[in-house]
Amino acid sequence: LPRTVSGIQATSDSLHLGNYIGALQQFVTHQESHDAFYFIANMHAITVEQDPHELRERTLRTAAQFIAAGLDPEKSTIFVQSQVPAHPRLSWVLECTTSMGEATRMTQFKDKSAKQGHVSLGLLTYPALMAADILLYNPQMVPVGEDQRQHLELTRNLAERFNHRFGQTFVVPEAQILKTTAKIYDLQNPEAKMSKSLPSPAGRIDLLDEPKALTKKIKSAVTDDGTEIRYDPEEKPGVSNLLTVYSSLTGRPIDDIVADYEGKMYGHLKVDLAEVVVETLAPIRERTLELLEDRAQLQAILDRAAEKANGIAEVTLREVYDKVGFI
Ligand code: AQP
Repeated sequence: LPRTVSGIQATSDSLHLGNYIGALQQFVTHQESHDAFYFIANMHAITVEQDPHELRERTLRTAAQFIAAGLDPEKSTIFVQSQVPAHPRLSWVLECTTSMGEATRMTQFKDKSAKQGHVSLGLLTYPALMAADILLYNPQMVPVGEDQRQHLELTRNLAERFNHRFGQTFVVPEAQILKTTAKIYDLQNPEAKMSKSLPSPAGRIDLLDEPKALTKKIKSAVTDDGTEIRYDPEEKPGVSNLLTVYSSLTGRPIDDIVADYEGKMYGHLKVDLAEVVVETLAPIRERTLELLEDRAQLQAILDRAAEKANGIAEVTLREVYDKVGFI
């Protein structure tokens, strides 16, 4: 089977609908056709300050949400980044392969460092760790949202650079970024990406929101001038975002949905979408809470997966160490 790798940071109690549609839904699809490795990025999480108790809790909660959203631990290797020490070890080699210019050009670094009082060195070297996360497993394909495109491009460059200098070592992976669903927007501000770190949760749909809160957030989503329901991200970013969400949760083409709502009002679309969102997320919420009741079992799944991930990652790391001349 071809291989795939991707991860999500453990930076919040709940993942949001952008993570679900942009990443998790794809993870679930690809576990059927790929040797799939999905990890909880707790090492990336500490590039900004985290409370240790919270980080531990969020790591398990993220793992529970992976499984509740449809990842099957028998099919996918679901592991925690810090349990596979080859990640930071390869990262060091890749940091030494990356130029300062490349690192400081990353838009995520520019955005996040502008928002932080204390800018850690880790925030700058984040993409080298991400490249290590990926390249250790030699995947053909990496499913991510649009915001990770630039980091993926750097990963490919680093793989090619290393191969060129030391001989064929890494597979150069393709990013899998779906056209319409790669960027889900904030419901209150459809120009901004739905994000964990936004201060107000009103525009963010959390997977663990209660049904009542979900309905309220969808119904109060900002729509656009006019009344016509059509897909036009430039002129109608609010409505288009709702249509994208509707389409990706139901699997129905956007055009079909638009045809259904011809002559209807935004309110109709919102009522129906709220139902679709509740139907999708309520079972995920319940399953997550169930899984969190047996933490020993959850930890056992993660430990077993880490063992498998370590087996593969260590082989790649040994080859890299050997090639760069470490004795
Ligand atoms: N709004 C989004 N639409 C589509 N995909 C998204 N992703 C994130 N937001 C959206 C994708 O989810 C995966 C995991 O993201 P992450 O946890 O590694 O980090 P992130 O991109 O930093 O997530 P957030 O919510 O945006 O966190 P903050 O606010 O801290 O920056 C990735 O594949 C990402 O593309």
